[in-house]
Parts: sequence; C-alpha cells; structure tokens
Amino acid sequence: MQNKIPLSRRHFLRQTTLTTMGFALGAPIVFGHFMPKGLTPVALSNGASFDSLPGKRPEMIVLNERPVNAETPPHLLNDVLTPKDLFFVRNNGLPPRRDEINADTWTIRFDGEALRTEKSFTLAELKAQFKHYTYQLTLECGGNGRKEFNPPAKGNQWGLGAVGCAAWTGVRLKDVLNAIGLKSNAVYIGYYGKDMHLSGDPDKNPISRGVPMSKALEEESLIAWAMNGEDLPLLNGYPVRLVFGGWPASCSGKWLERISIRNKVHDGAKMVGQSYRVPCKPVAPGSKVEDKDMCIIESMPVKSLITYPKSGAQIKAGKQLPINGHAWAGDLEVAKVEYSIDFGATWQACQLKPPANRLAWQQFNASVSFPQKGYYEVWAKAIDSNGQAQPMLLPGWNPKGYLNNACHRIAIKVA
Ligand SMILES: Nc1nc2c(c(=O)[nH]1)N[C@H]1C(S)=C(S)[C@@H](COP(=O)(O)O)O[C@H]1N2
Ligand SMILES: [Mo]
Repeated sequence: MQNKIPLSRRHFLRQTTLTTMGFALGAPIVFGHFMPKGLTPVALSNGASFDSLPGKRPEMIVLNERPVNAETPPHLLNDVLTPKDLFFVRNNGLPPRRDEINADTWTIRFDGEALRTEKSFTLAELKAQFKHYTYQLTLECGGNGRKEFNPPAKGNQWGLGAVGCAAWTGVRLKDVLNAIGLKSNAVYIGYYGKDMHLSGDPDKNPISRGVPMSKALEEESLIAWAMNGEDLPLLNGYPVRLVFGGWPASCSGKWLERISIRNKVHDGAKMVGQSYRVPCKPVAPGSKVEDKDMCIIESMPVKSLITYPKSGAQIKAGKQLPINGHAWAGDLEVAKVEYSIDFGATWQACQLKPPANRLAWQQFNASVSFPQKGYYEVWAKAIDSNGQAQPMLLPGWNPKGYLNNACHRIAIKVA
C-alpha cells in the first residue's frame, strides 16, 4: 500500500529536507527514510564531516559547515596569486554538487526590465563569441575582520583571511551586455546562482546581489570560468561566476545562471535591509540603525596584510627581520605602505610594487631592525591614492560588522 500513496506535500518536504542534508554531508543519506524525524545527522552537529571542503587545503580555518565558510591563515596568503586550494570560501546557501553541474551545457540567461531582449548563452557560446581577458582581481568579503568589533556583530566571525587575489579569466560583462543591447534605463545588475537556500526551498535564493551599471561596465568586470589558469574550484563557483574586483565579494555571484538588468537598484536576497550595508553616517557603537539610514557598500576600504613572517615568529637579537605582504584599496590604488614596531608611535616606509593591473593587490616589503631583546608587534598600514589610511585599531562600528580595515598586527619575539 505504502507506495500507492500519492506524493503528498508532507512527503515532498521530508524528501527535500533529506536531500538538503545530503548536500551538506556531501553524500546522500542512504537509509534516510528510516531516520527519526527532526534528528540532525551527527556529522552536521558535531563537526565531523566528509570532505566538507573539497579541493581545499586542510590548513583552511573552517568557521561553519552549514553553510560552508572557511578562511585562509594570513601566512598562507604569501603568494602574489592566491592558489585555488587556499582561496577563502563564503557560502550563503548550499552549493550545487559537482555531479549536478555539466559545464558543457551550462547556460546563463540575461533578462530584466532594462535589456532590449532576453537572451541565453551557453558557457561554450560565451567562450566562442567574446574576447577573453585575464586580470588579477582582489576579492574580500565585506565581513572580513568582523570578529574584532565590539559590541560584537552577528554573522561569520571572520578573522583576517576572507580575502584573496587570483588571476581570473573570462569575458567582459560589458561586451556581452552591449551585444545583447542595454536600454537607457539600466541602473543595476542582479545575479542568480545555482546554489540552494538553506531551507531547501527552491523558490528562495540564498543570495542575489549585484552592482550598479558603472561597475558592471568596467573593463575588469568579468564573467569568469578560470582561476590561475585552471577551472574554478567547485566551492568558488564552478563552472562560472562574476568577478568584481575591489567591491565586497558578495557582488561576485558564483555558479552563475542568470543576470537581470534592472531599471532600479536590484532588490534580490541580501541587497535590502541591513545586509552588506553600513550606516550612511557614523554611529555610536551598539546603536540600532533603521534600514533607511543604511547605505549599500560599494568600493572596499584600503587594507593590508603581513603574510611573512607568521605572527609569533622569533628572531635572534641583532638580526634584521624581512617582512612582506599585500595591500589593496577597493577601486583605488595603494599609494604607500608603512610599518611600525612601537604600537603606531612612529612609522617607517615599506617598498611597494605597482599593481599588475587595476584592482590587483600590491606587494610590499621591508627589512625591520629591533633596538633590543623583547616582545614587539609589527603593524602594517596602507594609504590609498586619495590619502586615506587604515585605522590603527578599529574603524567606525556598524551593526553588521562590515569593513574592518584595521592595521594588521603580528607578534615578534627578539631573543
Ligand atoms: N551564488 C552565490 N554567489 C556568492 C555567494 C553565495 O553564497 N552564492 N556568496 C557571496 C559572498 S558573501 C562572498 S564573500 C563571495 C565569496 O567568494 P568565494 O567563496 O569564491 O571566496 O561570493 C559571493 N557570491
Ligand atoms: Mo561576503
């Protein structure tokens, strides 16, 4: 009799939940139909997981498993181009499984009020019909550094490593949009990806953000299928994603299936309310801020990271310590990087390289000497081309804990 019962709504929901849990576990739950209702698989509740970070190095710091969020320890970001197995992962929902993705038939639909005609391109058509470009572009999560804010802000407690810079290869978004034909009322683009909302409800989007047309039409704004010359890692958006260097990485939609050209600011999931917004005017720590007083984050603020040595390094007295790292400044260039060994009382200049291209992070280095034995902190401070410097300890507090661009500090013992 059992199997004669039509697929009821309840059964459907139950099936969806099991499927969702299967995604999170990385494998279907074979005897799921016997699992007591409401039971959470032990692997999801105690952190045991099987390949929750496929394609990533075990040194990645996993903040959450559902959704998966992982950051890179700063000393492992020492390469000019962040290797794909060390690039941070920020998921708002459940990514598609590898076996659900067919790169050969993958299609991106372009639609919206401000597009002349709706049009779809397979990934193969995009590759064949438009010129390819490769740019080194820095992506940083808007919430990177959130864990330092006080009072604390809810959300992933990112330390320093939700940032990376890779060489992304793809086609220019502007070439594709111009080929389809933009209307003069185009204001914003909104993306949609193949990932699933945590609830398992296929009608909800985990995230659907975008950028204004001015950013969308920049030369470096890409629909990208490769990272450092290879396929994108699954967790970073395989087979194709958007990349908008210098803006909160939340603008750069992964597993890209659809782009809507809007005649108003896009109103998708996590575009509205308090998400990826900061108070338009500074507020006192702990303040409640109404939605109407919150402004969308655009270009990210100037910031730097010391990637060598690792914090906690020990050196012999009388020796010089070489330090190096990266600095980036949203849409701007970094003009100067300085370091301090006296808690910011005095600053010394670092050597600084120009960016490989616009929106790429820049490399700095210095040789540091210490006057005597003891505990020191080396602080790095970058200054952008508008003269804006990183704050020493914390920038202005905001309700969701975005844009912490405080100076990076590493501990050094001279013995
Ligand atoms: N489809 C989709 N795109 C997405 C997200 C997501 O959850 N789903 N997360 C966004 C956020 S908040 C960030 S910080 C970046 C992270 O990119 P990464 O995981 O490749 O580092 O992807 C953005 N694009
Ligand atoms: Mo993010």
